[in-house]
Amino acid sequence: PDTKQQWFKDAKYGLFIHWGLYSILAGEYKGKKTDHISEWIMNSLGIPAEEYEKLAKEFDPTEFNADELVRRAKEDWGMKYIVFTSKHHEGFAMYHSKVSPYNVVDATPCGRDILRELADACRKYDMKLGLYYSQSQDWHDPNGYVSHANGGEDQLKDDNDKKDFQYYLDHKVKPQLKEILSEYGDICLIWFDTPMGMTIEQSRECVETVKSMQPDCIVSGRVGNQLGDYMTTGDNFIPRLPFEGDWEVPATLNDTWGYNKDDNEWKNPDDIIRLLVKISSRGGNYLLNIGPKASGEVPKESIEILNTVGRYVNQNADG
Ligand code: JFZ
Repeated sequence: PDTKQQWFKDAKYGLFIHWGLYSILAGEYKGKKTDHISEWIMNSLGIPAEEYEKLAKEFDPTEFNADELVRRAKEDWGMKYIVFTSKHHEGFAMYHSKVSPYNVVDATPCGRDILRELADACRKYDMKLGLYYSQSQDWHDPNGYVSHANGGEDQLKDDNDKKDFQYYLDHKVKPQLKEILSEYGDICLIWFDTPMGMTIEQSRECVETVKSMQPDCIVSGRVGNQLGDYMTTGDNFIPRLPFEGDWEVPATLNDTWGYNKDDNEWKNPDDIIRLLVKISSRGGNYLLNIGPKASGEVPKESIEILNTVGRYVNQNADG
């Protein structure tokens, strides 16, 4: 039997972290607020890449403490794995990439390799680390695909058709995947996302790049074309039984993945505990999200909710 993802079958509960340049805007750009998930603000408000990339000069997360965060996830919250946004649709790498200078070390005043800090902390606390990587959409690369939060799909399809997506795949995606899978120790999974426009061959190239670097690393269903090792559902969507294969429910604690200063729609810890029980009893994993502020501070509401859920998890832990 294939046991490479036994850890995933057993995990039940994990932490998703959405953090990037969008965290600086926190849902608002030049007085305009986005009504969409905040990590999409570049796209939703139509911010040109040359404007948006200037945000990097403001990124200086003096309050970010990877050790404290991973310790909380492990000890206080009872989580078994962490998935961190190494590159979201905005195209900005949250690690030191030699493939593109648009990264957290070379383009910011802080010069900190955030992924390095997280990977070191995960090793210290024996926490599994997975990485979100947006393989299809990249709003900064001229050949990355762009979906649209606000419709206008026909125009966009024309724009996407003019792109050399394969060039972007060969010169950014695959080399960056090799970096994140060679420089930061064991990576338990790659969380690919929104596989719009990808051919089966291109999805296969992504899978093969991952497996060539770390054969035990699993890939999310959103690599596209049914080539994933497990299925990721929509936010809070729980599949009916019987369901073949392994699955995971990613979910927000409010209504956004990236930090939005105006979103106060926090979920009730009791509801989250009920969902955790429901999901794990049906064999799935619950991947709960936090969106740190640009400073690196985790919203205190998120910490309070996760502390409450964590007390329940730790009381009922089986080992
Ligand atoms: C995607 C991203 O676009 C979003 O920014 C965030 O990272 C989220 C975790 O993943 O959004 C999706 C993609 C697919 C579904 C829902 C949200 N889905 O299949 O229901």
